[in-house]
This record gives sequence, structure tokens and C-alpha cells, in this order.
Amino acid sequence: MKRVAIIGAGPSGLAQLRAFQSAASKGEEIPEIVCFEKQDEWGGLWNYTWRTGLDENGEPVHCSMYRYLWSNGPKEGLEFADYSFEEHFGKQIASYPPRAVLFDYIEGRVKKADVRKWIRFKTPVRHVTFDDATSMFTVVAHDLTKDNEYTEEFDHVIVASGHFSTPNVPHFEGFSNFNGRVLHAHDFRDAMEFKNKDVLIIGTSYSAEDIGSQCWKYGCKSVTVSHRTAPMGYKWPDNWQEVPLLQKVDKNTAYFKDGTTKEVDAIILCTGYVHHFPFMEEKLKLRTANRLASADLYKGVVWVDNPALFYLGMQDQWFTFNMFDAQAWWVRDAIMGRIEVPDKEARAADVVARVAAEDAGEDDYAAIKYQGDYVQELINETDYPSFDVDGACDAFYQWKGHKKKDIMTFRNNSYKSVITGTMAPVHHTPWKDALDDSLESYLQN
Ligand code: FAD
Ligand code: NA7
Repeated sequence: MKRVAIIGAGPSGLAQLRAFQSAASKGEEIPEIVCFEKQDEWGGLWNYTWRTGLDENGEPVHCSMYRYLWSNGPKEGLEFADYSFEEHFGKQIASYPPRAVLFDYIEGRVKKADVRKWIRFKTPVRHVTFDDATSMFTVVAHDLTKDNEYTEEFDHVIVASGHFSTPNVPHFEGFSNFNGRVLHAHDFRDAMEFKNKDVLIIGTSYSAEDIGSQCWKYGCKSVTVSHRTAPMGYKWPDNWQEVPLLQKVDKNTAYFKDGTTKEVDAIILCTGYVHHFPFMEEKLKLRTANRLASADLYKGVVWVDNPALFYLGMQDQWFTFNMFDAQAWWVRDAIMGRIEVPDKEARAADVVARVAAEDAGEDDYAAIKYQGDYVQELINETDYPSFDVDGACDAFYQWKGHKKKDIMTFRNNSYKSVITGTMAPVHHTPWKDALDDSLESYLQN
């Protein structure tokens, strides 16, 4: 019997477990599955911790999420095709659930599938190598409970360790002498820390937009967002400004490229993350920018140089949970011999074509469609339940329009489920007034 190692029990790794369990439930013989998870709980980034830096075992803290985080896109864009929100909650719920609600939803599906038995918690993978002579992978794992490092062999390895946990941290002149806190978004936990403070944010993507919005919502004095390429350009509240790139800081004064200055109390680097796989041997290590067409992955999942190795969820993400599902079902079928993976030349050509197709897109709408088409392509080749992917793209297009209209109210909108066809209710409280992010509060519709 083949043995398959899955690294990580976040949404991608859990999708892989559910894909294999789904085949088993239909009477198919599946390989032996071992999922290694370094944390003591599943859910990946959705498993919140107050910790920053190193955890209780001296491992780098994986969590980049923070208190009061609500989904930054509509849930109608990520709903599992085999497990709707209505099935989980017994009713339709509003469209931008807080972290705890989405964690509950992710967990509901894998509890139902009974796949926890395949996961070895508190077990980081330390090293993965491949032996060309035996065509087997050697995985070195560390059982943190017993403080015991051990080695096992596998026919396949699926890396599902995420790529939004190792921060990209640029340096700016004067940081060492700044009279306040300088932190990366990865270590941001609670906006209340910045109440009545003047906050400077570097970066203009999701983290910048949402962490700035959190600070605004929970009462900071002002938000200044510094951009390297272009401002975000939303209609911001009065105490929010966008400025060119930071040049240096001196004590509490920040100097920007256009010659303006601002007195600030804290600096939050929302400068993104790096793909980081220190546990993969050199010839197996993915090196890619954060983009929709990842480098070196045939069909976005198969390692071009060695088709026994797979990576899940390594793309930049408009689609998330349902894309991880599409990938996991496809990888399962490749491993089980239902899908034929072509030769290396064809695999490499596929990557070149995907990169070119992404580059040809002109705006975010094209990018959403591009990733939607990718999800559809994979679904067409497996038995993952088909759903209206174009309808999910449409939810994203509407979401973009709502953000443009008013960045502080977009989460008050609701959309139609492409799985059950029902319209989500409008949430009982506008996002800016809803200070309680608990599951109980959110579900009081
Ligand atoms: P992760 O969730 O990162 O899970 C990876 C897992 O691998 C973790 O459990 C980790 O402990 C484990 N692991 C890592 N290294 C090892 C190792 N060496 N050995 C063993 N285990 C290991 N997506 C949305 O759809 N909506 C949102 O609103 C949204 N908000 C986000 C907000 C933030 C701040 C961030 C950072 C991301 C957000 N995302 C959001 C995107 C997020 O990437 C996905 O939702 C999802 O969590 C990705 O799943 P994953 O399993 O690929 O990775
Ligand atoms: P992203 O989306 O990768 O964005 C990174 C941002 O950081 C982007 O605006 C970059 O600007 C900026 N950046 C990167 N390096 C620098 C330097 N050196 N100086 C200034 N600005 C810089 O990361 P996010 O954290 O926002 O989002 C990641 C995920 O978390 C996402 O999926 C969300 O769901 C939550 P650029 O445009 O390149 O000039």
C-alpha cells in the first residue's frame, strides 16, 4: 500500500484529508495517510493564538490572524461544495463571518468526515528528502510531546504548510531609534493596543487595509498608510491619509518621499509574507513570488521536477477553501492513478502558459476570472461536486464594487450562495458598530 505524507492541517491539508476520506466512503481503496501538524489544533491560520514570536515549544508561531478579524471577502466565494454553510449552521448566515465562525465551519466538515485520526498533532516536519534510487521520500518529524525526532518513508509528500506566516520585513532608516513599537502584521493581535494612537502602516494590500480599518474601528487617533507603488485610493475616513513611501524615521517623526512628515506612535509593517520551506531539501524546495500562477507547479500543484511531490494552496488567493478542495481532489486522483501526469517537458510548458495567461490579465477582475477558471479546470477533472464558479466570481465582483463604494461598510452587504441558492441575510449590526466578534453574537440573526 502506498504511503502519503501531508504537511499541515490547515484548510489545504484538511481539504486533502477530506478528499481521501470521500474516496474511501465510496468504497475505494485509499493509500495510508499521515498528516503532520506542528500545532496542537487544526485549522491553520484560522486557529487563533495570542502568542507571537516563538510558541511554548520554541517553534515559530504560525498564526498571522488577530482578534476581531472578519472575513475580508464574501463567504459565498469560498463555500465548500460538499458542505454548505446552511448544512453546518442549520440556517443561512450573513456574508462576512468573523474568524471564530469560519473556524467552526472548517472544523464541522472534517469532524463529520472523521479524519482527525490521520493527524499527528504537535509534530513539525523537520526535513524531507527524496532518494532517486528508491523513489521514496524520507520525512524527519519531531514529536514535541515526547521530544523525539523520528524518520519515516513515503511514496508521496503533499506540502500544505501555508505561505502567510513567515513575514517579509523590510528595514527603514531610524527604526532602531524609533520611540514606539515597530511590528509586522504577523505579530498584530489586538487593535485596542493602538487606541488613541497615531499609527503608521507600510503597504497597501489586504493586511494594510484591514489592520488599518481595525485600528480605526477600535479608536486609534489616526491612520497613515505609506505606499511603495500606488495608494489604495478608497474613500477613507477623515483621520486616515495615504502618503508616498517612508524614507526614514527620527524619534517619532516619519519622513515620506514627497517631503511631508508625520508624528507617529507605532509602525505596522503590512509588507506581506515569503514562501518559506526550510524543511524541504534544496531540489524539492518551492521558490515563488506570491502570484496566481505559482512557479514550478504543473496544474498549480505538481512539482515539475518530481511528480511524486505536491504543493497545495501556494497561489495568491482570491479563491481559498473551494480552490484548496479542487486542488486536493485533483492531487488525490493523481496519486490514485485516475489522472495521468504528463512528462517533464509538458509539465514545464504548462507552468509557462499559466504565467503568460496571468500576465495577460489587466486588472483584478481578470485575476478573479483567471483563478475561477483554474478552479473550474481542476473540478472538471475529478468528482468534486460541481458548482457555479462563475457565480462565485460574481460575488467577488460585487464585493469589489461594494468596497469601492464605501470601504467601511462593504461588510454590511450580503450575497447569494452558489451552493444552496439562498440569499444571505443582512447582518444584524453594521460592521463598524459590531465590537463583539464571537460566534454567538454573529449567529444571532
Ligand atoms: P495555513 O492556514 O497557513 O495552514 C498551514 C498549516 O501547516 C498550519 O496549521 C501550520 O501549523 C502547519 N505547518 C506549517 N509548517 C509545518 C511543518 N513544518 N510541519 C507540520 N506542520 C506545519 N482567506 C479567506 O478565505 N478569507 C479571509 O478572510 C482570509 N483572511 C486572512 C487573513 C490573514 C491575516 C491571513 C494571513 C490570511 C487570510 N486568508 C483568508 C488566507 C488564508 O491563507 C487561507 O484562508 C487559509 O488559511 C490557507 O490555508 P493553508 O492550509 O494553505 O495554510
Ligand atoms: P500582500 O498581499 O503580499 O501585500 C504586500 C504589500 O506589502 C504590498 O502592498 C507591497 O507593496 C508591500 N510591500 C512589500 N515590501 C515592501 C517594501 N519593502 N516597502 C514597502 N511596501 C512593501 O500581503 P498582505 O499581508 O497584505 O496579504 C496577505 C494575505 O493576508 C492575504 O491573502 C489576505 O487575505 C491576508 P507593492 O504593491 O509590492 O509595492
